[in-house]
Amino acid sequence: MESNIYFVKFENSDIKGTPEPLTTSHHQDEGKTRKCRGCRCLVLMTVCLGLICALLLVFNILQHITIISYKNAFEEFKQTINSLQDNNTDLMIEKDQLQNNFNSLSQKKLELETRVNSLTAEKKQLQSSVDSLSQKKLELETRVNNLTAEKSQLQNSLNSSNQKNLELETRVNNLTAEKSQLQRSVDSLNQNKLELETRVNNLTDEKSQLQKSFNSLNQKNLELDGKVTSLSDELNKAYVKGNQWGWFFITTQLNWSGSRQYCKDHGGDLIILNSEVKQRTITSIVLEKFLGERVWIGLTDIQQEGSMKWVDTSPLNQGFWYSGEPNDVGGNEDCVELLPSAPVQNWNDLPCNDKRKGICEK
Ligand code: 2F8
Ligand code: CA
Repeated sequence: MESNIYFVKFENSDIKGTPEPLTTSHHQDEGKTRKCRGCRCLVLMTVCLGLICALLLVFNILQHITIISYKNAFEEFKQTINSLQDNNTDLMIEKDQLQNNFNSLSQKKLELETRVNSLTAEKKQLQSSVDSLSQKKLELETRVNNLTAEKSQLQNSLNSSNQKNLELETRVNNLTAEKSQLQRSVDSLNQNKLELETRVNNLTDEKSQLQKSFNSLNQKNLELDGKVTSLSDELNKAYVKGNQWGWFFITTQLNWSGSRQYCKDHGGDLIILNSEVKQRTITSIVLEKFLGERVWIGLTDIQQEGSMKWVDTSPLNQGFWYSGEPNDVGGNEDCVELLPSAPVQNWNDLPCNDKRKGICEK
């Protein structure tokens, strides 16, 4: 509680006045004065009392106000205390809770530390595992790369195999189609074969009949050939008798030397055409009697290439060559033939081993 001190101030002259010497009048005056003074004192005291009362009243009012304010403050303080107590209680509860939490957190911290330690150990183990796994991963990556390369090679092989497979399938299909076509051909060929066998049998029969006919015809041909030769000889004899140069024909085809030998065997030699009259006459006779067939004449350069000689060894003075002849084709044409399709220019050099009919003279 606040303590209040109040002072009343008196003038010096009023409180501490020195008593002066008293006379009658003076005494009267003094009595009056004293009365006045007493009145004054009384008034003064009354005023003072009033003032004091006023002050007390003011003091009481102020005190009351103060008390009320203190009361309010006290109430507030009390409320504050209550709320603080409540807060305190709450805080205590919170503190307990926090303590509990703290304890449990400490417990958890311990557990976590233990776990951290175990996890650290695990982490180390895992790190080593990770390292070994990284190593393995590198190895596996290398292996994967190798396998990828192998896979692409295999893929390529597979693709080419597939391509080949497709080609083979196509070929198999084609071959199957060909096979069925061939099978049909074989069937038809078997059919044909049967027909042909039948035909061969028939033809064999026909052939044996024809062979018989041929043999008898051949026999007849030989007989006729003999007759033709004898007739030809007779004819030649007749020609020889009747013609200017004694020429006669060789009706079979022989080489140049064989023809010459034939002429010699019949008392003559291959013909010598050493004049234009003889050339024209013999050409027209050959055209008429041999229907334009080629015949050997008695001219050759077999002794010396390029030096044509007649069979009586006389040299060639006037030749009746086809245009471009003699050309000695292949360096092997040394004997001379006559082609009666042209009247005069109708000689050609020819290989002596070719076979031709011939014309001789005696
Ligand atoms: O057979 C040989 C014969 O061939 C041709 O006549 C058909 C030659 N003619 C030409 O080259 C123009 C002959 O000179 C040859 O003797
Ligand atoms: Ca020729």
